Amino acid sequence: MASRSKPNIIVTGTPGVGKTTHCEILAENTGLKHFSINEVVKDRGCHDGYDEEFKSWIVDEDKLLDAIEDEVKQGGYIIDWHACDLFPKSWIDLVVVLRVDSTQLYDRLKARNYPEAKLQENIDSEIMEVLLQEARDSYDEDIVVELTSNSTEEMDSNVARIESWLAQWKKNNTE
Ligand code: DAT
Repeated sequence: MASRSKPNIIVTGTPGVGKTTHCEILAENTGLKHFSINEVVKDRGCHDGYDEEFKSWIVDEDKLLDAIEDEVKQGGYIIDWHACDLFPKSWIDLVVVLRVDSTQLYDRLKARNYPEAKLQENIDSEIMEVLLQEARDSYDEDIVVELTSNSTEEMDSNVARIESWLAQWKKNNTE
């Protein structure tokens, strides 16, 4: 049985799959806290500067883990990040890997004005299932769930599924 009274969930996947959108709805519906690692890295200075070509922060993972450990260990967090292998197994109860068709992803990243190199790298990463593999390599297979995020209907069904997982977790952990 977990030592926390609320579970921690990672929502991961290539940029543009819908992590933020899913996490915001889930946080609203469940009261779990949406933890955008991008914001944490920026706000708490857990980085070694900004990569201008890729338009992203160069994350200092040790600093990041130190910065969030006390909070996350209490439970009740939805961690929103395009990597998952850095979080210790003991912190995490469910890993949701969102997936999207590459044409959809292309449109979504194009709309964000991603630089060409970053856009291509992310499309390749989605096609190669990099995040799914990372999740499967880092956590027990029974806590890793792959869900598609091509439409709002799929998003609604994903949210419902995660909510029912949460209800079951609470039942199992309040004996
Ligand atoms: P991420 O946080 O993974 O980078 P996001 O939540 O910001 O992704 O979503 C990127 C864009 O795609 C945003 O405009 C919302 C849209 N989107 C996300 N998931 C979707 C879905 N399942 N169906 C339709 N649009 C979606």
